[in-house]
Amino acid sequence: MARVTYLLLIALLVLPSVVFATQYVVGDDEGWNSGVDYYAWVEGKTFYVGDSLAFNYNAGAHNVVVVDANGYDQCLASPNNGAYNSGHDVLTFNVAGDYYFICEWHCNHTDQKLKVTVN
Ligand SMILES: *[C@@H]1O[C@H](CO)[C@@H](O)[C@H](O)[C@H]1NC(C)=O
Ligand SMILES: [Cu+2]
Repeated sequence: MARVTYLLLIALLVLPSVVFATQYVVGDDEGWNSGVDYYAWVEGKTFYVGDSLAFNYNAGAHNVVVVDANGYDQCLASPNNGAYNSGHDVLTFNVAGDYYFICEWHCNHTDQKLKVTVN
């Protein structure tokens, strides 16, 4: 028992980013959708390497395209670093930096776009 506790302690010390990684549901109950204010959603949240985002939406109605800053500003889906359309996409941050996501069909029309800074 003492040994198990000891090993658990070591794991907590060695792997803080894994142990304490947070999965955020984008838009909370509203999900990844038109008409949700993602500027407000990121407000007050601090993201770290190891954290992940879960995009929940009706497959076929929306998608998730990983773009760069220019793609985010201008709603350009191409070129991109990946596009997802399952309706439940979980993306994990492995590297610190700025990440940009758009819905290809609603970025221009309803601002369905998300920028996240990962520390
Ligand atoms: C959004 O609008 C810009 C500027 O009109 C256009 O270049 C771009 O292709 C549009 N994005 C999509 C995904 O249709
Ligand atoms: Cu959309």
